[in-house]
Amino acid sequence: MIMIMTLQFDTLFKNANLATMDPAIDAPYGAIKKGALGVTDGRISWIGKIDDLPEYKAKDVRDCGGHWMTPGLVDCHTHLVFGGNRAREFEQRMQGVSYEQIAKAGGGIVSTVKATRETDASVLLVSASLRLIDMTAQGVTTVEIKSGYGLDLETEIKMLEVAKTLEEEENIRVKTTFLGAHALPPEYKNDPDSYVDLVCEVMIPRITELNLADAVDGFCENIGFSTLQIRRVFEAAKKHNLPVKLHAEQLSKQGGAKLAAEFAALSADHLEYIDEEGVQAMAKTGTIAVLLPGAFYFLKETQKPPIDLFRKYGVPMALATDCNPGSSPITSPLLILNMACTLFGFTPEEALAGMTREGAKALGLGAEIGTLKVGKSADLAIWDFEHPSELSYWLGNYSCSIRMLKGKMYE
Ligand code: DI6
Ligand code: FE
Repeated sequence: MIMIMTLQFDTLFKNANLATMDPAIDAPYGAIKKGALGVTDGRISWIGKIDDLPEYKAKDVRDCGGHWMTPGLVDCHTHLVFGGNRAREFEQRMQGVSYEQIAKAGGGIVSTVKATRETDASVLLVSASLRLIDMTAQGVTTVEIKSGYGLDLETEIKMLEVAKTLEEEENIRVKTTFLGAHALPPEYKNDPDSYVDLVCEVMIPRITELNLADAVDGFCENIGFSTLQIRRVFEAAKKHNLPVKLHAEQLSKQGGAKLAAEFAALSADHLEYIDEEGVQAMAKTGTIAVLLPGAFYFLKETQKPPIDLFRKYGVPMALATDCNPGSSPITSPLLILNMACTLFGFTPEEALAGMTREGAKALGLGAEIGTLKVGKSADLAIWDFEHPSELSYWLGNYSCSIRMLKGKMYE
């Protein structure tokens, strides 16, 4: 006797074109045309051609009218929580003062540190929520949020708690990253190594104890921290079983990417000044290259990250907004896709992969999200366009029509 199983769905999307971004599907964008996708208990439970759909029962059936579905977007590098803004500094830069000069004169990151220390958690929450609303409207279902504008234990904790609260209140998946080694706070101005001691011996242990961070990051740069100092931070992270990431080779070549690879970092980010050896080191350990065209554009950088080398050595390239008040005040993931194409030479397909599949890997979530695949979390977005290249084409001003996070629908 042949048993015919009836599939049970909480939601069934039918008549959708699916940009699965699954590399196992041999078609551009991993596309399944005239497809259907079933969701059960928050997970993708069926995916395929609508004609192949077996017998099913569904609580909610949505006809997508031939529109496109993508994985929910993953913004894997943001500094979303901060006080104040740096428009006056932008004005100075447009008059010819450089980002580094501003930092060395006590402005830059440190001026946002001052504002963030002085701003109440409730006010930080409201301003970050507004930025997040822009992102979710454009299909973001997962966002990484870094600390690093506190640079004292109390304010770093305040920032990370605000990030965690956003997850509870904003229908978004949040990954938090502790970025204590972002800049030197004014009170340690002449004693950087003592500040690194504080990060390693006080902040990382306490933040681990409070379970406030999923990873540890640093800024490896002349105006940030040396590879020797970052090595100490990474060792402390390792001791507390936290994965690492690094702002590396953004403004100059420091060897940060190689160091990140040595610690099997989830990602090395920015990378305009990385050399071939650095790319090879990343390839060996599977460290993801997170490229940030918003900062490249806003700082009027001219040195592009070597995307041909990343392709050559098979280093996956993720994209993110780097939303922050100093070098990338942008809340549009879609504009980032366009910039990756026009400024860095990504194809629209690589760009979408960068903000989905590869972004997920940069957060250690490659098995859970980032592609449309049976078993993964039902995190997705539906767009009323005719081809997925439109995501990189419209200059950022496009909203998705439906967003789903963990099987829950937001329209
Ligand atoms: N690089 C960046 O792009 C952000 N942090 C970093 O290390 C910018 C930080 C800022 O200017 O506020
Ligand atoms: Fe950043």
